[in-house]
Amino acid sequence: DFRTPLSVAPMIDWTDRHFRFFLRRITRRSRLYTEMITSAALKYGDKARHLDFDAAEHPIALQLGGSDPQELAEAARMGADWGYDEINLNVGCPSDRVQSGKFGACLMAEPELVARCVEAMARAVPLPVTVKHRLAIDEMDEEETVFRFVSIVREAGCQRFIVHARKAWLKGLSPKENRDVPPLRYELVHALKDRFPDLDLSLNGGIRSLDEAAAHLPHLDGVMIGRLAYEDPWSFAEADRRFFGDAYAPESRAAVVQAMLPYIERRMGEGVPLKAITRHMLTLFKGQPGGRAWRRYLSEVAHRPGAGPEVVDAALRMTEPSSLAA
Ligand code: FMN
Repeated sequence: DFRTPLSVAPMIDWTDRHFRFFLRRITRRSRLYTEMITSAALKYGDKARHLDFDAAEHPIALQLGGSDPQELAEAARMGADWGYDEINLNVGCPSDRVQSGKFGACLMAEPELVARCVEAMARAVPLPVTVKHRLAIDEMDEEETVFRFVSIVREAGCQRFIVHARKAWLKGLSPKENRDVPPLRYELVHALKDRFPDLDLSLNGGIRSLDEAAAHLPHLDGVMIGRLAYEDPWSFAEADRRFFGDAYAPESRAAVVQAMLPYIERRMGEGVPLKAITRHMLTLFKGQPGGRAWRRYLSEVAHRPGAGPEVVDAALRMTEPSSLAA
């Protein structure tokens, strides 16, 4: 059963492999999504650079962008060969770059094409193929559009829908504004579940705590959280206990940092710059004593030539009670 009550959203530049490994020190069970990778990038680009991940990142879903069924099917197959647990299609991203290649949220207007993509992908891999989408775009009616979209795409073999519960304005709003400005309409996602009770349905958008996420679970199969996971990763510390009935919980923020050190050493040995990893750890002590000092020191010092894991250790000491008292 691949249903999951809690997942962490795909976020370009944020949910790269280093962030995912880091978040795995905090929650072992929440399903993680990659950044969106276009099917063309996988076809013509450096496959290993796009697809490699650490075994500790499971369960992990590969998010693809595109609208060419054959190319997407090939990309999905690569994802399956690489060991991903789920293949997800992006029908929610409104950025310009993405519009030019005809994928992302503009596909909300073409459910038949999305259905063909899903069908080709589902035929190509033995994994669940899922879709992350919006309610509608531009002037389209939200309720009518999302019901029609889901009813067409589910026929093609989509096993899970993750609904970012707002429309996107492709004209006039920036990608960032499109994550905040169009009003959230959670009631429409709940109504979708009432209409299609057999569907595996997750809600996304604007969830700012695990409490808020849990409040949706009596009605829905899951909740996907984006920005909160990045801006305050420790907010997931209780996730495994609360959502998965799992005994795991990280011991402390400091223990999470300690657990990153061998990983940092290993990756630096492969040529990964320290900063590529530590940039994802800056918010770990958000709201904590010493949290600002941690953030400032780590962001200033990590890019200096020769900086290594000892920098992380030094930053960690700034959060300790003895150093705060001094
Ligand atoms: N959504 C996607 O489907 N694919 C992406 O690659 C993607 N990149 C994002 C990058 C950033 C920096 C952010 C903040 C969001 C991105 N999103 C992307 C949207 C998120 O997955 C999510 O739908 C959105 O942030 C709303 O959820 P939240 O309110 O919990 O953050």
